Amino acid sequence: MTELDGGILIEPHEKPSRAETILGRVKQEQLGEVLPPRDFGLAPVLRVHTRDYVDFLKTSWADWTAEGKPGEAIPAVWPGRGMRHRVPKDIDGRLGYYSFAAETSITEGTWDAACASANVALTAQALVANGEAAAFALCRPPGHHAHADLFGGYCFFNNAALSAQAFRDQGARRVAILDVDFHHGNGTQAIFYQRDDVMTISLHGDPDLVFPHFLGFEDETGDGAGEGFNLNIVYPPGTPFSIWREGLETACARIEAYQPDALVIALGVDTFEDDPISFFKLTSADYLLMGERIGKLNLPTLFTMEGGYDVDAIGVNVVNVLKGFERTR
Ligand code: OKS
Ligand code: MG
Ligand code: ZN
Repeated sequence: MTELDGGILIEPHEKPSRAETILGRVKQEQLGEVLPPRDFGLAPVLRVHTRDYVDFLKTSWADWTAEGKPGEAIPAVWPGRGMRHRVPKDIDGRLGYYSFAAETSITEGTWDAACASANVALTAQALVANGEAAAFALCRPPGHHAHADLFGGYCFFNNAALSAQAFRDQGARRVAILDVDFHHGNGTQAIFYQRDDVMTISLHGDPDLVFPHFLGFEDETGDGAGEGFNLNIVYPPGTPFSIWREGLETACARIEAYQPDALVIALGVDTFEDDPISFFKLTSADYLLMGERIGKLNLPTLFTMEGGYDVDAIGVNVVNVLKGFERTR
């Protein structure tokens, strides 16, 4: 796997050791039972992603290699302003049509990994829907940047979104998604932007300065029936937990007023002070307080794993959120 970064191809920040380190810490701290994913097939994925996008992802690697391309599949052309938004036949054209960024490559294992990650989320979602107070879905690849028909930002299927939709389809009247990852959850926002049955809230680095650059500003509040059901809280470089937690408080007040039947936390720990690609200043101890505040919402809660790239600290930080949450039970 490779990531286009700074004009060169690097080992991706989103790499297997992230999940291995988190799993190791979960076991070390005896946080709870560790279960393998079940297979839910594509039906729950197709509740949020379009058929044509799913079909594209499924065949993209074969289509790419059939053209004799030497490396991984990296989009390099997009429909810019004034151009046609139609799906071309050629794989280079389709890669651009179905993406919004070029750092995320497609390779031989991408389809299976994206499906497995969705199954991890749906397995945890089913546990919560069936009465568990909370579950943590150790998803990778992450999901919150993926739109209904776009990949990018290391994301292919939007695990938080398809889990929220699964809660709805199983009878939850309202679901809230709170995205505490350093980056804006642009895919999650876009998927539910015109709906009032899934509230979306994201705290993140100012998109004027960081990825995803083109969505996530505070004046994006929802559209049509969804007006008032999307909230973005943006922060500048250097933001410490003492400031960040004020936004969390605002978010929690909104969620309490909304009275959802279930809560999905898009859990990224790239807000950490030593994260290599981000600019907030949260410490490992802060994650205990974050989890505790989320736990005080007292809602059936599903955590889906998103970003966080300081692999040395990722296990401690993620497990601290979950431990803080557990303190409230
Ligand atoms: C491009 C930077 C790409 C950042 C992707 C963000 C991934 C992430 N050089 N999302 O939450 O952590
Ligand atoms: Mg966020
Ligand atoms: Zn992130």
